[in-house]
Amino acid sequence: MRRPIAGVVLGALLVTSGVMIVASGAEPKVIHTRKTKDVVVTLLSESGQWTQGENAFALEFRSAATKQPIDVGKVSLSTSMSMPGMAPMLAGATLSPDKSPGRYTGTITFPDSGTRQVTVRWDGPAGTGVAKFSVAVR
Ligand SMILES: [Cu+2]
Repeated sequence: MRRPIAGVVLGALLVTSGVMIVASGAEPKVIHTRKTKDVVVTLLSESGQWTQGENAFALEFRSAATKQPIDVGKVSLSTSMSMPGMAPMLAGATLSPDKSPGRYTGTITFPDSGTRQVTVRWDGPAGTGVAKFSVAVR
């Protein structure tokens, strides 16, 4: 049972960041938001973080100008972790469009914890784009 106060605080944070969550069972939490020139990309999951092992997650795309969801076409996400004395560890995900417009879901597996450099690419009617940011895998 979620404490109401936590829900209110989370709701306020999400409204502040311009993210609208459509409740479907457990509400996803924001892992990271990155604004590019035209598009705001938000990475979400049920727990609000990535952990070692398999992770289900969602990406939401909104117009930076209007805050409305946008269909960005084909979406991919790749991650890299540089480790001393070895080749970078790579992991990626192919995303599928969700029922809500501008929302995509996928899974990704991390063999270990550590900070990942994340690259999100999209290619569709609204043009191509890329967003890069880092996420700590717990
Ligand atoms: Cu590693």
